Parts: sequence; C-alpha cells; structure tokens
Amino acid sequence: MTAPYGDNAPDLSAFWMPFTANRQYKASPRLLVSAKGMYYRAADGTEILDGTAGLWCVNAGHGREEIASAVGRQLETLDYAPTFQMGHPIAFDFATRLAAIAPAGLDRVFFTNSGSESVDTALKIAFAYHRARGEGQRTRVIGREKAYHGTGFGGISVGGLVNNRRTFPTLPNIDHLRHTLDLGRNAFSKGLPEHGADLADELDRILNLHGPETVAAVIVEPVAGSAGVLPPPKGYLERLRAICDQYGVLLIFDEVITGFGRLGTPFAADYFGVTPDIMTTAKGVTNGAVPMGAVFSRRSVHDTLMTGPEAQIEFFHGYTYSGHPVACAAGVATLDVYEREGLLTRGADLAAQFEARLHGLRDHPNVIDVRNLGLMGAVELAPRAGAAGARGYETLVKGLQSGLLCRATGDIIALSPPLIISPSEIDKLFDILGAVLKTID
Ligand code: PXG
Repeated sequence: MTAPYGDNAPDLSAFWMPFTANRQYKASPRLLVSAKGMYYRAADGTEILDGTAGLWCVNAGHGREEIASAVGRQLETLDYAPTFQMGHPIAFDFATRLAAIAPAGLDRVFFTNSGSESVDTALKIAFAYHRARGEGQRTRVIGREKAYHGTGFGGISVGGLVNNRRTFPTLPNIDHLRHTLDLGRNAFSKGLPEHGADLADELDRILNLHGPETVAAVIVEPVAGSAGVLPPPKGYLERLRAICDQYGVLLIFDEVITGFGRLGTPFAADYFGVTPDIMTTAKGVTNGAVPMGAVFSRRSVHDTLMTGPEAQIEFFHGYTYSGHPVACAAGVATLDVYEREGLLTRGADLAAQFEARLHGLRDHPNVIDVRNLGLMGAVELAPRAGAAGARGYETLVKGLQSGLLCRATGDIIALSPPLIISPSEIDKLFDILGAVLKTID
C-alpha cells in the first residue's frame, strides 16, 4: 500500500484532507486508484476487499455500469438546471421514486447534497413547521451523546461526539440524551441489547426540564454509526416515539447510514416499525457515485407549510444543487439496481452469517465488545495504555496490507460492506480481520 509510485507519485501537499491525520497520512500514504464490485485496487496493484462500502455509501458495490451510463447520458442531455422557481423532470421523477420506497407517510422529499445538509435541512423543517402552526416558541432541539450528524453547525450542535464540538461554537438551545452504550450490561450483545430502554425516559425528564412546549424536535440515529455501531436497546426507539407524540415534538431519524438497505430493510424505520416525522438520508441514495442527500418528511409536516399566500415561498431554504440532474440520474439508476437485485432487503439474508462470523472475533486479543445489526458491525478493542487509538489504527493499516478495508474510529473497528457481498466474501472478510487482530498486541 505504501507502494513506490516513482515519478507518478502525486504531490500530496495541497489537498488538506478531511477527518485525517494529514501529516501521518502523508508520511505513509495509502492510495486507491480503481474499484469494481466488492474490491478496490491500490496504487501498487493490491486488491482490497471493501469492508466499509467506501464510507458506508456504496451499497450496490463499485463501478456499476448502469449508474455510470445514466450519469453520462444526463450530463449530455441536461447538465445543470435550477430548481429555484424552475424545474426539470428527473428531480420530480426521483422524488416520486423515493417516496414510493419510503416508510409509509414520509412521502415528501427535499433534496440536499450531503448528510450534513440533510441534517440542517431537517432541523429547519422542524422549526418552520412549528412556526407555521403558531408554535414558534419551540426553539429547542434534543440530540444524544455519541451521535454523529455531520459537520454543519446544526449537526455538530445536536451531535454528541466531543471532538466534533470542542473546537467550534455550537448553537444555543440544544440538550442531549445520554448515549446507550453500556458495556457493563450489554457487551457482546447479538443484535439489539437487552438493557437500556429506560434511557429513553430521559427524554421525558429533559422535555419537562425545559418545558415541552419549547422543544421542536428530537434527533437520533436509529443505530449510531460513527460512534462505533450502537444498536438501540430493545424498546428504546418505540419509547422515544411515544414521548414525542405525547408532547407534540417531532422525531427525526438520521438515516444517513441506516438508509437504503443497511439493516436488511429499506430504512431503519422499517426495521424497527417506528416511523419518524422527518428522516435524513444521503450516501446510499446515489450509491456514493454523486454527492446527494434527501430529507423525507411526513406529508402532514409538509402540508402544514403549504399555507399562506400562494405567491410566497413557503420554506425559505435550498441549495444551488438541490435536485441536481446528474445526482438525480445517479439516484434513479441506483434505485433501479437496488430494486432489480433486491439489495434493500438482501442484508436480511446475510445478517445471520455476518453476525456469527463477527462474534467469532470475541476471543481475539484485546476485544472488549462486539456489536451488530443487519450488515453493520463493530469490534471494540481495549485502548493500549497511553496510546488510545493505536490498536485501531494498526488494525486499519495491517488490514489494508492483508487486502481488507475496514474503518477504524479510535479503537473501534467498524464494518459495513456493500450489500452485494457474497457469503464467501463475508468469510474472507472475517478471515482477514481475525488474522490481523491476532497480530495486534
Ligand atoms: N449523519 C450521519 C448519521 C452520518 O453518519 C452524516 C450525517 C453527514 O454526512 P456527510 O455526507 O455530510 O458526510 C453522517 C456521515 C465514519 C464516517 O466512518 C461516517 C460518516 C462520514 C464519514 C465517516 O464513521 N457519516
């Protein structure tokens, strides 16, 4: 992976890399140059099994020709057209297609370009909705510890990862539920942990601390992803839903990771049978091929805003590239692939094998927890004394050297392979990871 690039080595200095230890990376770069199906190819020719669907986004696998040709055709037909007081057919078509696979009732779709923008958009919809109902005093939002909702100021404010927050000012009027990770009681749970549904009752306490009539929305990832795959305790999301209903607070599910088949259902809302009022997505909406996000809103939330003078803009929000024709073309082609290959539910067939092999790592050195749901999984390693994150990073590097891309967040190794993975590739993934873990001291 640290191949000799010779005279073809790119100059690494100008690209200020995101969420990366730039100096560490540039001292020992890892470059991927092509991808097909389940595999990346590194600059030195090594084939690397994609254990993370890129960054949780390439759900239908890499290099899908249907998507590439739809994008190419769209670029030649209509490269760009505005969606402010104008329109083009494919944006409407894609929204209609998305509404058809959305959890029942969430059939109004606002387009963004990323998960971060989807989160900001969802929060703004919540504020605008309450204002339109004459409850503009609902200015507070409740997030949760360990949540990742992207990098906008809205997202870092409701998010609960301290490194995303400590350097930057955050919005006022935000409070946080406690996170649900409980290694003492729930370590090595297969699927949903038994203990902790009562943590949802904190929402009642927090709402009554501030006055429930001052709170606009609660936002959670149904399964926290970036914090290292935290499936919710059994019954937890149902309780959140009930408490939100009791107080007229909107429930937002951030499905940027869980959307588009990750849990073996189209959305986590389907998996849990809990329907939020607003649902944020991105990533898998275009198979990662073109940046895009989509926010799904309950029709009643949307319709509440469709009041007032008809010549007035109802929701003062949008992006130059909301409903970008090329992103929509990628999205329509992606949905075609998902539907033709049954990928939005395929994870359900593979989840048992994935779970069994993942939990087979529990006795490997330094493993303190294994967590999973659908085709999401994590192995948590104990931090090395005085060097938190070192074991995770070494696992990432050695994994790559052995032909596997996994994701290391601190000492947590996360896995979220493309949903096209075969049973033998699941075995291969865990054979490699198991062998690597045995070498990490
Ligand atoms: N919400 C959730 C739940 C996410 O996981 C975002 C919002 C922001 O999406 P954008 O498109 O603005 O990046 C995310 C992004 C990781 C990792 O490995 C996770 C994300 C991004 C990069 C890395 O944990 N999730």
